[in-house]
Amino acid sequence: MTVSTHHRICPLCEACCGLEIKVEDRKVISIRGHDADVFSAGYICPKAVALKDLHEDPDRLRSPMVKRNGVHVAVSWKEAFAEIERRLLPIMAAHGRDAVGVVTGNPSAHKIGLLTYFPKLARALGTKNIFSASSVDQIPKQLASGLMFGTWLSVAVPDIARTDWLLVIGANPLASNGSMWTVPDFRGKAKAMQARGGKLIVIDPRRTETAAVADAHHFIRPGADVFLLGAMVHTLFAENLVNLGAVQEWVNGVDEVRAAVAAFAPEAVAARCAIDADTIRQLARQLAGTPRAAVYARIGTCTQEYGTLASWLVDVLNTLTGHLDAPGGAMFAKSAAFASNSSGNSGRGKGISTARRQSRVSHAPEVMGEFPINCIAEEIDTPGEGRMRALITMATNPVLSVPNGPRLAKALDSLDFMVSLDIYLNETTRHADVILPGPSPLEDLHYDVAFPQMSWRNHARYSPPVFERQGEQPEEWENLLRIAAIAKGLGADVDVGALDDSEFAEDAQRSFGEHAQAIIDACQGLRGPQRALDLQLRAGPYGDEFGRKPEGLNLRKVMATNASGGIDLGELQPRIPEMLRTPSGKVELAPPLLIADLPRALADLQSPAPDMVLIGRRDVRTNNSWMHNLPTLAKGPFRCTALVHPDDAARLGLQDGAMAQLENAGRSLQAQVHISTDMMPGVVSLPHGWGHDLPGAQLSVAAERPGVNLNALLDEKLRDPLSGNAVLSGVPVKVRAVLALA
Ligand SMILES: Nc1nc2c(c(=O)[nH]1)N[C@H]1C(S)=C(S)[C@@H](COP(=O)(O)OP(=O)(O)OC[C@H]3O[C@@H](n4cnc5c(=O)[nH]c(N)nc54)[C@H](O)[C@@H]3O)O[C@H]1N2
Ligand SMILES: Nc1nc2c(c(=O)[nH]1)N[C@H]1C(S)=C(S)[C@@H](COP(=O)(O)OP(=O)(O)OC[C@H]3O[C@@H](n4cnc5c(=O)[nH]c(N)nc54)[C@H](O)[C@@H]3O)O[C@H]1N2
Ligand code: SF4
Ligand SMILES: [Mo]
Repeated sequence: MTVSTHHRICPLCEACCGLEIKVEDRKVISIRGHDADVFSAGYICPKAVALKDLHEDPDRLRSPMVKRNGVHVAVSWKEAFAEIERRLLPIMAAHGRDAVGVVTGNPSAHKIGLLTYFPKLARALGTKNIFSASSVDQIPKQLASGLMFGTWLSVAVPDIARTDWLLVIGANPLASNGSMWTVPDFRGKAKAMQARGGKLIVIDPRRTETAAVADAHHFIRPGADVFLLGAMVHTLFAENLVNLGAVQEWVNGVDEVRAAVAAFAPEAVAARCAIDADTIRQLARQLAGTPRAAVYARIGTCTQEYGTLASWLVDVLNTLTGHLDAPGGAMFAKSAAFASNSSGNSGRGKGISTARRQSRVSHAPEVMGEFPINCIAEEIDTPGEGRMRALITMATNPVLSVPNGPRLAKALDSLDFMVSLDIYLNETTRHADVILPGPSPLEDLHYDVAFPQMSWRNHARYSPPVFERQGEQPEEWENLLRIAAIAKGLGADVDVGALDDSEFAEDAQRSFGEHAQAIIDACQGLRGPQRALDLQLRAGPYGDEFGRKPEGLNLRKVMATNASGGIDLGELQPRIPEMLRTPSGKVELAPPLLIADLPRALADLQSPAPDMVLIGRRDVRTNNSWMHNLPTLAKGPFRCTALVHPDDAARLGLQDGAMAQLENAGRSLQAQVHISTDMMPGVVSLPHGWGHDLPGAQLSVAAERPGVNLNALLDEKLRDPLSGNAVLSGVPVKVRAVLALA
């Protein structure tokens, strides 16, 4: 048998590493980093190797499942879609379009088919009940960036290749491999920065793996980042350190920010943050005084009560110190495709809007077209006009990943109908009436839609599938389009290829008018997301403009570089004012929505620290809730442990290795204690995505060491009111020892 070599971008996390996969006789024989990859240069983490396990996992679904008499049975694709048509349409007819909700999860961000066809499904359903994992994650950052720069994905990222001072807040890229910042081998890049004399500083309630390699680490009381950041901004004004540099003439609102942070003196916030005033001042001075410096913050600063404020203040700091859009500072990538900050008119746009609708029960404002994922349960279990009676889930496991999973599980059971697009029968999909599996990731093509917009360097890389799909397995975009067709009354047997052609022609007509036919002709022979990608690449900032710029990019050219590691599009370049899409054509440093929210934070300034608060944790061998079934990752020490500081352990009578009971608002769970000096006193850390002991799931490896569901303890009503993001961090808990029975 001959061995073939394939090159494939890893679809598992935001680092988007290039892999080299060797295959013999339809079997994966090795997975390693692709050394020639222009973006990741051979770097990988242990999860990439587990793609083999994922591909071969006997628990991974290979055929659609329909629930009959409470039991999931394998059916044909035709039967599965017929069942959807039979059950979905009457619900829409009887109860209206909002009766069907739709929710999408993390893996969709990594799948071009899911990402580009989900909007078509949502539009066909015509429902306002759209949810996603964004609201247990990064929506505060997107809201802040959208208000400041004009589009939802205009996220400034550290120019790590050239920076000399990097402040990392509430992120642990050594475990997570980076987020809202696509930066494979963060460790190597941070080391290189340190080797040229640069400094890495970490702010985190745990001395993380990243903190351990940093030049300095400061504990912070969970949820207090808004105060730290506000006080740093305050210091810049108080000490005359404000200097906007090259973007000066493109920034509105500096005086409004100065006034807004007047009450955030370092002394006023020090106790609330548990960081002394001098340290706060020093951080502000170092940021201002280092010519190439940047502040980066991630999920620890988003999943808290003031998530949008904290996310905003990060970029206020970068801007006021002249580091926004400057080499070595916080810069904007220029993506080859799909970036709204390089389409339409240059330098000015509509900006973003929010609160165009409100959710039925809590009146949560719509943000980025969706309602908070925390609202799904109440939209199902609260009676009344407009109640959600059916739900379509796509690549999401909210029973484990969303606060108060037990309430959600109960609500899902009460639905009239539920469809899941997922590759496992798991804690969430066990509730579904129909499950439509996606292909194995190795049977799928890959191009990243979102992550090149937040990358450490510009690039364009495409991977074809390693293996052909088996049997009648459709591509996932076809499944989405078929459900969309059902919702539109076109019937389950619709020709999705023809439907895709006609929708593409309509879109081209709308976007390109008289040039539409030429564009349709130019993309001939392609279908689905590939065709959308070719169009985007050709019309994009490096594109061939459908032949007008023959040296420019198109899909064929990007594909041709698969084995040689993709196309490098160079280091980040200054992009202000060209990338701005705000109505003013300026960076809005003081969006009124955010300024108006600061008093809410100030009102909380004096609140005393609870006895113990809870935070989350990631481990390099996990990926949210869904990779605990893969033997290569599941082996090794048990990871779902509650970390506590020795002083807390002594005070609370907790023993290393013994069980502790964690309680919050009448909910409780028991977790194994691990005593660690890496913890800030008063803080307990437990990872999310565990709790694989629920009946009806088919996850044989994960069930052996199920762990406990952190989210069963959290309150689904706690949200950042601006973004709707869930509060996952800094939640008060009671911790006590569980006495072992003799
Ligand atoms: N307490 C607490 N909760 C958290 C977090 C936290 O830090 N603390 N983190 C939050 C964050 S950042 C996120 S992003 C969310 C994640 O929340 P979710 O997106 O809901 O959860 P995942 O665990 O990523 O589940 C992904 C699902 O997609 C399925 N899947 C995998 N690949 C494919 C595919 O190719 N096609 C299809 N159709 N399905 C696929 C998996 O089987 C699984 O069911 O969790 C959040 N929850
Ligand atoms: N190995 C692995 N990689 C992953 C994932 C995974 O599950 N496993 N998930 C992926 C996903 S979906 C995402 S969104 C990213 C997230 O990427 P990161 O944001 O880097 O995620 P974490 O490792 O959870 O780091 C968050 C840090 O915030 C700290 N923290 C908690 N509360 C606070 C607070 O109030 N203030 C401050 N300053 N810090 C706080 C925590 O102690 C933790 O160290 O990771 C992605 N990559
Ligand atoms: S860091 Fe690991 S999981 Fe993330 S893309 Fe790279 S190899 Fe894949
Ligand atoms: Mo996430």
